[in-house]
Amino acid sequence: MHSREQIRNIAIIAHVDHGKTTLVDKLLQQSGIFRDHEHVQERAMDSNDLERERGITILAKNTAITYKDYLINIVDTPGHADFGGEVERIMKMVDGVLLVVDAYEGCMPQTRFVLGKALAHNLTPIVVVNKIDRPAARPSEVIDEVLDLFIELGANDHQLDFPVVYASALNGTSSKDAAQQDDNMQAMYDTIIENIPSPTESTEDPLQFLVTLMDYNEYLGRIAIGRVNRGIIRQGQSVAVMTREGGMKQARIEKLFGFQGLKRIETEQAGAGDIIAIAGIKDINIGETIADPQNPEALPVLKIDEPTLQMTFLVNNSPFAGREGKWVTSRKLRDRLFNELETDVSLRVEETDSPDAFIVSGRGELHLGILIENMRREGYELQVSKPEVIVREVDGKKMEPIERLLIDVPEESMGAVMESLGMRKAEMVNMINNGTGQVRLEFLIPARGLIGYRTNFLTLTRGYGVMNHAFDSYGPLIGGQVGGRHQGVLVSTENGNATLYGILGVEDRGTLFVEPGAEVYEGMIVGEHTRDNDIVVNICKEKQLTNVRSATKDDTVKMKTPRLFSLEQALEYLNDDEYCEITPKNVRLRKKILQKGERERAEKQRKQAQANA
Ligand SMILES: Nc1nc2c(ncn2[C@@H]2O[C@H](COP(=O)(O)OP(=O)(O)OP(=O)(O)O)[C@@H](O)[C@H]2O)c(=O)[nH]1
Ligand SMILES: [Mg+2]
Repeated sequence: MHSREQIRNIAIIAHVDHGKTTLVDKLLQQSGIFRDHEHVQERAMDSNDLERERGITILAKNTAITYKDYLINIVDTPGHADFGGEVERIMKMVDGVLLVVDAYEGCMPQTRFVLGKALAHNLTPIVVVNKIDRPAARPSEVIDEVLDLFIELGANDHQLDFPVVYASALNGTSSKDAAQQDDNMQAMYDTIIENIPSPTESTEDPLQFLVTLMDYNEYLGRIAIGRVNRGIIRQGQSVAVMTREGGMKQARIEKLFGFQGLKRIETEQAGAGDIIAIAGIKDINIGETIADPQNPEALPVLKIDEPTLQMTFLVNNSPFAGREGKWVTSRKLRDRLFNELETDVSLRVEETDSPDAFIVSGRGELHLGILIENMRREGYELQVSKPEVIVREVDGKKMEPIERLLIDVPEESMGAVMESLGMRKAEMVNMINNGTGQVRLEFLIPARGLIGYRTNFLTLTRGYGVMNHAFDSYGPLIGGQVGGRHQGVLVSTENGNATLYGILGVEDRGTLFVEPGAEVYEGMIVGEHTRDNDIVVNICKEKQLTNVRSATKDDTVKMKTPRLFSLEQALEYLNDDEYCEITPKNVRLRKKILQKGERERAEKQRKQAQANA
């Protein structure tokens, strides 16, 4: 065991893509943890498939390095706003944070969110101005922005006195001086050792350990990760597990691990301040306390921000149900969803009146999208409804989530963007125009208003706009419709295969979402109408071959490139009367009611009911 004075526990926090995982790579490499010539892939901590594919961190992960005589436990965290709950929990595990800020982009919405959490937990911050190698880097301005943010978030004097390290995680360089880089990470290691306090809890007190992260392994089963809060924990020891519901169970610590680089190393015992993994406790869950059975005291329950977005998950009942997936029944769907709750504490699942439908709530479209993506890879088929923002009641008043939105746009599209956001009830809180032709605008906007906005935004800025947002607060519910899709859709009348001829026949009505040959069904959405109403189309039409000449002429006809949706884009696109059908092979959009006549009747009834109300 290291002496407590030789331990440093830090988390790396930042806005998405500011370079956290790359920084961890270099901290690992230069600490000499890998054998010579050992092949370690880039962004090694992003170890799961989806993380590697998308190039983002989804789950927080632990590692540890030794530097000189010190043990530095490092937690890499996700930067995307939807995984803010993950970051929040980690704050309980560490004594300090590296706040990484991109030397060009500066403070972004999620920089504010994660710094706010770190300050609220009274952690010691170190500011890392990363990507100093970027030609447009503007480190001194970025430091000013960071300082303003600290002040705005109510940092105390000690926190305001934050040390700064300038770095290029990509190149593995760092320095205390913005003007020049040393060709190693020494400035970073030294700043951590000098500034982050070592753990102060006592190893003499009765054991307490808070389960903060969860992992799973085929051989070991559930693995609980967290920090020993008090006392000493030993392999083979009997402990009490204090459940989230307030109950108590007996358990035994079968195996204990510390972290070292990308590995877990079995250890006999660990003491207050150590970050460790525990295997062998069967039903252990995040938020539970492992304690001394003679003095069983639970740690305060982890407070997690409430979910802000919900959608209904249903059994697939499209005409193509059961064709492409392995798991299609409501029982399977139910088990899978409730299973997810064990590792994802930001998620909620509720049953409904129907055994075929569940309400699933999470922190945003990406959060729910990742769950769906994982499910389809495991072989599930399902349908989901349009994501809805969760309105909460506080002191009898209806409140809705408000997002902080930061956009960078070319000056010439500023007017159009501001107008479109005005319609979505956004309120501008800041504007920076430093004469480069790009303007930075900051808004507070109801989360509702952002649903379906991205496509619109990219069109308005001709692809040159960048938008970033993160949860800010709850605000009074704004009346009326905010946001949503303004365009109608093209709905297939046929079951069959789309043909080039059929597609060409409807191309002037809008933008198609399918390619020739795609299987479609009646009621499936195959394109977007140029107007605001839905129309039905037949894209399966076969050309009557009346003469050979015109048949060959067809070969030269080119169709426009169809718009193909990613899963999250599809979710964002949905309207109230539509579902997204997801299978391991396809993502399809459909009307809830497939037949045109029935759809029209239902619409008439809805309008009548509205008029009577
Ligand atoms: N030029 C430059 N690029 C960098 C630097 N550090 C990271 N990058 C690049 O920035 C991108 C994002 O890096 P990541 O390390 O995945 O960022 P992250 O903060 O872990 O991202 P999330 O976990 O998704 O929030 C990658 O393409 C990196 O190669 C740097 O110092 N300079
Ligand atoms: Mg990362």
